[in-house]
Amino acid sequence: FRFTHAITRTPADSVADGIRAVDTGSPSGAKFRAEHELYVKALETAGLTVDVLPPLEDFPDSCFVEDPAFCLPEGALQLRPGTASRLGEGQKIRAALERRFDTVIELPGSGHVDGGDVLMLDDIILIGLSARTDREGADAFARLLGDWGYEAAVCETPEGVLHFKTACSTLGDGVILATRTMASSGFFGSRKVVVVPEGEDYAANVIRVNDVVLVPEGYPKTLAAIEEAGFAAVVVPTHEARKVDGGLSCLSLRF
Ligand code: CIR
Repeated sequence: FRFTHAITRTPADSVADGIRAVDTGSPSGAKFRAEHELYVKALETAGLTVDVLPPLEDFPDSCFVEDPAFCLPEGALQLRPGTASRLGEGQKIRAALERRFDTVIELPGSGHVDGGDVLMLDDIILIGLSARTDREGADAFARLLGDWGYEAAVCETPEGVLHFKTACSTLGDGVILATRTMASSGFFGSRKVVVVPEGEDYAANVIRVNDVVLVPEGYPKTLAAIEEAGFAAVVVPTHEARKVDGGLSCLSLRF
């Protein structure tokens, strides 16, 4: 969670057509861009240099840059998102990866992985199988991580959860934040888990960036639990992102 850089992409007006499991109204491009600016500022305040990529009207969900790529100190991976309307986003983010990384590799094979299904812990990287990430993609990804010297494990994302990380995050310092369902999944072994309080499952998706944890606005019980666990929190609005099932982690690649 020690980072110097991030990549984000400004939301397009077409985000109103973004994918969502339940329709609670479409996000407004303008309001989303205002929230996105605050998000970029929060990353900068946490110490990051942020590359803000231009909006892509042809890809309604393309502001969720976490899904088409994955970044490690060894290099960046161009992924193949597992839903038709997002498949092309891997190619679209490649140039931005090449600007910052000497090594950029496309996920081998023909399987699919969404970056939102990849949780990086201190000692292992967990890859969640989901409606977006299939066995072939997850295995290829795990092999590549192995080549780079990382331990990786493939797990089943609980049913009804879009991405593995929709329901959990690393708070850093060996501590995980997770929904009750995810916390009882057994994936985290004996690691310390802060459980998201009742009714606030959306707030399980936070990001630790250097000295602070970015937490979505409007989830006071989770905010209190994170602070009680000893972390410094910064609250960021994600109301428009939430309408299309997006959270704080989805909106950036951090490295
Ligand atoms: C999608 O369904 O792909 C977008 N509407 C939301 C993506 C959220 N990304 C993430 O959780 N990593």
